[in-house]
Amino acid sequence: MEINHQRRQFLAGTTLAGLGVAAATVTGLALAQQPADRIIKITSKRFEFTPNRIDLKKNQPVVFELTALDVTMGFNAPDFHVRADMVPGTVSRIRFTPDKAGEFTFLCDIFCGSGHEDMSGTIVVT
Ligand SMILES: [Cu+2]
Repeated sequence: MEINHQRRQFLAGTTLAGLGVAAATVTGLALAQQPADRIIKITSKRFEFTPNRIDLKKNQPVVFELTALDVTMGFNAPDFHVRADMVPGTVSRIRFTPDKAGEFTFLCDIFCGSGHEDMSGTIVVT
């Protein structure tokens, strides 16, 4: 404690400047910790998703905005327990935070025609 006390006196001349920097830093951190969620728009039409590759950052929340351009589809990313219907004329929103890195498949889980079984995409989390 004695050392701290002496150090404070020694640094008294720079205290105000130091506080200014500290305040600016705290404000910057507060803003950085509450970024707006990144929004990713995903559309589907027989028999593909656009985009069919989605790059995400681990532990960074995102919002998927999903809509179908022709017929109702289902968006399903089973590794993250994320799914929603994709309905023409409607936007479905899913917010989630990828909690693991790797490559994961998402797919259509509502039968939509002859190419349905091949309808999938990849989520890449780094
Ligand atoms: Cu389908």
